[in-house]
Formats: sequence, structure tokens, C-alpha cells
Amino acid sequence: MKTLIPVFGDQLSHELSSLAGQYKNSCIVLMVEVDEETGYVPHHKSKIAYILSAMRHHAEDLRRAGWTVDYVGLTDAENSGSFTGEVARAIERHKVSALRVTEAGEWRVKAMLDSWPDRFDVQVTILPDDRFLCTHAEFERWAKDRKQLRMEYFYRDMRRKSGLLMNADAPEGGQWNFDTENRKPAKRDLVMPEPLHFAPDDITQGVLKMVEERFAGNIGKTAKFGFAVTREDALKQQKHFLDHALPNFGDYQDAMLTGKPFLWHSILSPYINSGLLDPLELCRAVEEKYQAGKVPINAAEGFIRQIIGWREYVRGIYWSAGPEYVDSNALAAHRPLPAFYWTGETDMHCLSQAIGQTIEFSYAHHIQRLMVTGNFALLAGLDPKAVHEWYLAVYADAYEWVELPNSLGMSQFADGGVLASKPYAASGAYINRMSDYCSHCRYDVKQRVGSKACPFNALYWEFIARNKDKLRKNPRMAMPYRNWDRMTEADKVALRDQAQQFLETLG
Ligand code: FAD
Ligand code: DLZ
Ligand code: SF4
Repeated sequence: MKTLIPVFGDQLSHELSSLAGQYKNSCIVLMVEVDEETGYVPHHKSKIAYILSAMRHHAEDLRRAGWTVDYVGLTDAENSGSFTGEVARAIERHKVSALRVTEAGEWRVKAMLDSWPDRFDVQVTILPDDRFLCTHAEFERWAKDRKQLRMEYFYRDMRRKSGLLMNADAPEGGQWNFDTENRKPAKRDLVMPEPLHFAPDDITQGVLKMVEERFAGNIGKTAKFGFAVTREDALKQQKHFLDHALPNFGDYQDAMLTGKPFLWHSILSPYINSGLLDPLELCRAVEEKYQAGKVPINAAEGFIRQIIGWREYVRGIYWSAGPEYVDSNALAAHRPLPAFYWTGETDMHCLSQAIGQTIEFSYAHHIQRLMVTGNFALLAGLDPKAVHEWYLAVYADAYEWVELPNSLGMSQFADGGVLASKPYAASGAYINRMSDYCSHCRYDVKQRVGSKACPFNALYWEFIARNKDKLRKNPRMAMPYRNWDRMTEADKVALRDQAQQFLETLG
């Protein structure tokens, strides 16, 4: 019996469940580059190049490990353009009698896989993706009967389950969470490590050339493309992060600096999400650094929380919320995305920095995504679906299961509070506290009205006023509403006028 094993671009792991326990000489691994995937949103050029190059390298790795890999390139003449079309052609080509596949990472592709048993006259087996700590059923059990889902409690269960940073039943250091120590603004004169740059080899150069031709109109530059595209190189970046950036990761996790795109972040998400790196292996390596006394507890705990806490939690929300989650718009926001999200051309320095580095590197760190581009979109009332599609397109680590709850839920509050207990809305003061952006900006962060006033300030109050019926009852929003109520009518009118005038300039 011959078995076909399709492996998708986010399944680049040797221990994938569909490969486990199979006889290599009776299987064909199928990897396909298809228009359907390169085109469901207008992905950043570097994101496409990263995924396709990593796929091509992974195919070589699998061959070296003894697998037979059938690889269909994007420009192959007969390419049908879809996963289903390519599986149909491969079933014919190889005369297979069985199909094994690890479950899809998103609703769109899941619907496709679910149609395969009816469509193909072969035995179809869909296996769970066991590269996560929490199974779908476990998340459902955890979420069931809870009035509110909160990451912190989920995270504690994941600590207990994994045993990471645990002393029997107690958390290492006596606390579950050291986040209060992780909010330091950074100074320019601190020495920070640059992530490793991996010079494109022949395969990557071929992909980059093809991407520049075929996706010329897409956002993004590729001149500085330096992603690892093999597990071996991704492990080098992992080690580089553990040795040089992790010790300061906690302290400066929320900081932002002009011209410093990476600070002490790991830049590992593209590798974790495509399967080149194993998230639990990485967390164990972080724990070892802590146990060896090389990194403080706030860094180790903070990093591990991002992975076994936030990453697993957003995946649970994505699958439990269902395919209709994407249509949520609890704050009824409908403004189209301003053009500067695609060009970075705006006088607002914080936005031009966050978007500029996104165009250059297909990367921005969490606080830039949440408190600069996300916060602006929230305050300006941008359409959450357009915002979601932008995040899905522009970041090399973006797959819907992880991007959607972060953008639509965490950053836009469009799910009405399923994921987060309150909107992440902030005036310019927050950005000023956590960055040096405001000192390079043509706007004055201290002013609320007038031609020099920082737009985030009036937009913040406009957001508070516009959404009072929806947010006033939220206990975590009591303080902003108290402050709004204390303002004079004249101040309120001036702020709302200022915001409206600014919004009109967005087109
Ligand atoms: P680090 O700061 O070094 O963090 C370490 C790791 O923790 C990351 O590599 C990532 O795997 C994990 N992590 C941290 N925060 C989160 C989170 N909130 N959700 C899930 N995993 C997390 N992350 C993605 O992987 N893909 C996305 O498409 C994505 N879209 C986002 C959109 C918005 C609006 C926001 C606010 C956040 C988004 N995130 C996304 C989460 C986070 O911003 C990125 O994981 C992080 O910036 C990746 O950079 P890094 O590897 O240097 O992370
Ligand atoms: C994101 C992406 C892109 C741009 N191209 C491909 C591709 O051509 N072939 C492929 O197998 N995967 C690609 N991917 C990743 C897929 O979108 C991702 O693996 C699916 O969403 C899985 O659910
Ligand atoms: Fe951004 Fe306002 Fe600061 Fe300018 S002044 S960088 S617009 S927060």
C-alpha cells in the first residue's frame, strides 16, 4: 500500500504526526507551492520568500533523511494552484491508496481537508498536530463553564502540565508571573545584540528572484532578507538569542527605540510557527539557562509565558471561537485602512518606525504591533477585518490561528472581550513612556489640541466617548470614564473636534 503524505508550509518538522511511524519506502511526501496560499492575502515579499525557501530546504532535508519527496514549484507548468488540485494530481501520478495528513492550521484549510474523504477514492487519515502543549479537547474542557477566559489561569495550568519553572506544585521564585519587572524603557546606549543574518544561498536567491518578479506589487523589501531557512540555522538563531538577548528580554520586553527594530526580542516566531523550531524544546533551553544562573527569573518566566501561555492560549481561542470569529466587530468600527499602513509614509514617527521596519524586515515586535499600529487602528475605528488582513499579510510569522486572536481580539477588542479583559487603548503618553519615538516626531506628545498635538491624544478621548455605551460598564475602564466625566463640556468638544479633523485627513 502506497501512502501520500502532504506536508504544508507550516509543517516543516521532522517529527510531524503524519510522518511518525511510517515506513519511508512506502510513502511519498508531497510538498506544493500554490497560488491559493501565496495569494489568500497579499503577503509581504519576504514572508513568501521565507516560507517557500524553508519548504525547499525542508524537502532536501527530508530526502537526506530517506524520504521520497515530490515537490511542485510555484512556476511548474502543470501546477493547478491549490492544495486539493495538487493532491488530486499526485494521487493519480503515484497511484496511492492512502492519504495521511496532519490537521490544518486554520479554518480555511481545515474545510479543504475535511472535503478530501468525499472527494478522493483513497483512505484519508487526518492526524492531530501534536506540536502544541494543549490539545483542542483540553482547551475546550478548560474553557467550558468559565464566565471569562483569562490567559493567566490557562498559563498556570500549562506550567503545571509542562513542569516548566516548577518546584513540585509551586512556581519557581514564589510567583507565577514577574511581569511587573518587565516594563522598563530602554536607553540607546545599552548594548543590544543584532539577530543573526543568514546570507541567502542559491536556493533562497532563486526564490527571492521569483518572488520579486511574480509578486512585484506586494508590500515589502527583500534587500536585507536574512531569515534562517533551515532548522540548522534556526537553531543557531535560537542559541544566539539564549546567549545574548534572553538575559535582558524581560526588562526591555515592552521598550521601543528609533532605528532599533529587534531590541532583545528573539525573532524566533517565523521558525516556531513554520515548524523549524520546537516551542517546548526552546522553553526547556530557557529553563536551563535560568537554572544555570545565566538569566534572571523575570526573563525566563516572561519568555516561557509568551510561548506556553499566550501562544497556546490564542490557538485555543482561535479554534474554540469558530470560523465566524473573523467577522466579529463588537465596536462597530468601519473606517478603511489608511494608505500609510502600506507605505509607512506618515508624520507620526511611532507609526512610520513600526511600519517602516515591517516593510524592511517583515518584523515588528509585540508592543509595536499592539500599542502602535494596533492602538492607532483601535482609536481611529479602523475596520477590524481590514486590520486583521494587514497583520496576516505583513509579518513573516503570520498564520491565521495565531494572528487573528492577537489582532482582532487582543488589539482591536472586536470580539467584545473574549480574549482580553479590556481594550489596549492608550494615548501618546504610553508611547512616550516606553520609547524615544516622541522626541523625533513633528507632533508634541504633551499637547491634546492644536496643529502640533499628538493625534493619539485626541483619538484616545474620541475612542472613549464614541464607545461609552459599550465600554463604560467594564470595571477595568472605570478610570478613563471617570476622567472623561470630570472634563468640561468645552474640553470634550475641543477634543472630539480635533479627533474628527484628524480622521478626515486619513481619506
Ligand atoms: P519574542 O518577543 O521574542 O517572544 C517570544 C515568542 O513568544 C515569540 O516568538 C512567539 O512565538 C511567542 N509569543 C509572544 N507573544 C505572543 C502572542 N501574543 N501570541 C502568540 N505567541 C506569542 N505572533 C505570531 O507568531 N504570529 C502572528 O501573526 C502574530 N500577530 C500578531 C498581531 C498583533 C496585532 C499582535 C499584538 C501580536 C501578534 N503576534 C503574533 C504576537 C507577537 O507580537 C509575536 O509573536 C512576536 O512579536 C514575534 O516576535 P519574536 O519572535 O521576536 O517574539
Ligand atoms: C503562507 C504560505 C504561503 C505563502 N505559501 C505556501 C505554499 O505555497 N505552500 C504551502 O504548503 N504553504 C504555504 N504557506 C503556508 C500555508 O498557508 C499554511 O501551511 C496553511 O495555512 C496551513 O493551514
Ligand atoms: Fe507617536 Fe504622538 Fe509620539 Fe508622535 S508624538 S511619536 S504621533 S505618540
